Amino acid sequence: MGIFKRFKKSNPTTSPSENADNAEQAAYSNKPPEDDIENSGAASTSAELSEFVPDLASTEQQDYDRGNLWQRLQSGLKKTRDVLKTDIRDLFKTDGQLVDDEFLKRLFAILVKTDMGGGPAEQIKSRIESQFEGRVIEFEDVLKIIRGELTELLTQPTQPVRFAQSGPSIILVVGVNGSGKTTSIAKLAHHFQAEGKSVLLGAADTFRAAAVQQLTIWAERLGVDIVKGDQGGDPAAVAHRSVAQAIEKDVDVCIIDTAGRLQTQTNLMKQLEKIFRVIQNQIPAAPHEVFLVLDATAGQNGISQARGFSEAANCTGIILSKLDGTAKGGVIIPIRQEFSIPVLFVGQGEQPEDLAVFKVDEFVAGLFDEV
Ligand SMILES: Nc1nc2c(ncn2[C@@H]2O[C@H](COP(=O)(O)OP(=O)(O)OP(=O)(O)O)[C@@H](O)[C@H]2O)c(=O)[nH]1
Ligand SMILES: [Mg+2]
Repeated sequence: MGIFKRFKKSNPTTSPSENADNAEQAAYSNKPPEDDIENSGAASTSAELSEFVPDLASTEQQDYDRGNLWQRLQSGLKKTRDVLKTDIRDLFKTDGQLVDDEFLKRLFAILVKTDMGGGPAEQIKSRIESQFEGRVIEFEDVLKIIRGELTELLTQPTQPVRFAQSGPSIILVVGVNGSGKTTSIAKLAHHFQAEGKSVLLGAADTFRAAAVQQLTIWAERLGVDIVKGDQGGDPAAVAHRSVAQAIEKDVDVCIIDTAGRLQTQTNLMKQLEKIFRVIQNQIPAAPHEVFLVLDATAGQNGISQARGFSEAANCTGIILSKLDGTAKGGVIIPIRQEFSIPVLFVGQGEQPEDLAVFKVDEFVAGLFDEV
């Protein structure tokens, strides 16, 4: 159970700004003075934003992409597919290959390269060993066994996004610094818009220079409203106003961005607690979802970093971002094993369309099938 349950329905607060106690003020005392904030925000804007908000794809490219979700998932998984298919094919000097220790060792090394973890790689190796040891195996047989094992390892209960039964659904997005939270929020907004839902964004990462501007640009591009605060201001106040506006304007989905880093991890967790509290004061059942964004390029290293977040923030689902940038797409397996929450979406690029609902069969097919 995460730390936020403690606050549920306790310590009623009407205004987050009224509630900022001295201890919390002290916890944020490392933040730069207001003058510096303004300067740093202005100075960093153009440089940082060009790094964090990519140009939109051309209209032709977007039309092409929208019609080709499957192709997009496949291209996102290309680097991992290259390791799996090309490297395994390289094990075959002729059509068939004798399954001996050397073959199994080399196969194991290829599987581990995808960051699927030693356990799953061992499981696949053992399956091939038990079925084919001392016999000749074809390339296609190896792929078939890996596909079957991966499907089994990745299978999870189907769980659609949980929306409020009535009124706005509140989604909080958390994750370590740079994992892809803000970009994933833009993609989620686009995804919900495509389902015909109205979306409001809350820019509650008031810590990082240009974070608010980054989300503002996305909001403008997507044509959705955004609630912002001043940089260095109280993120819980932004969350409070976001939910209030979502209720007032009867918005379907309100997605709230959060900071990935503060001066200390304790401060960050305290900040998230406060955000939870102000949301629940307005809608007791909210947030309806807390999405944890994990960066696939970090491979298994990212998992331990994110574990603290997941436990503390009562996360309900995972978005695995940046699959397109890595051959470590196999990391989804240890993620499934180590987190009790499902992977709901995968991110495979920097455009709003680059988000796929995670479906085991499609994902596994994307690891093997060419267009
Ligand atoms: N290739 C690729 N890049 C991505 C993806 N998602 C995010 N990025 C890029 O990763 C960088 C960081 O993404 P952000 O969305 O700013 O990450 P964040 O978690 O909000 O970062 P902080 O606010 O600093 O904690 C940006 O340059 C994004 O464009 C993805 O799926 N694929
Ligand atoms: Mg961000």
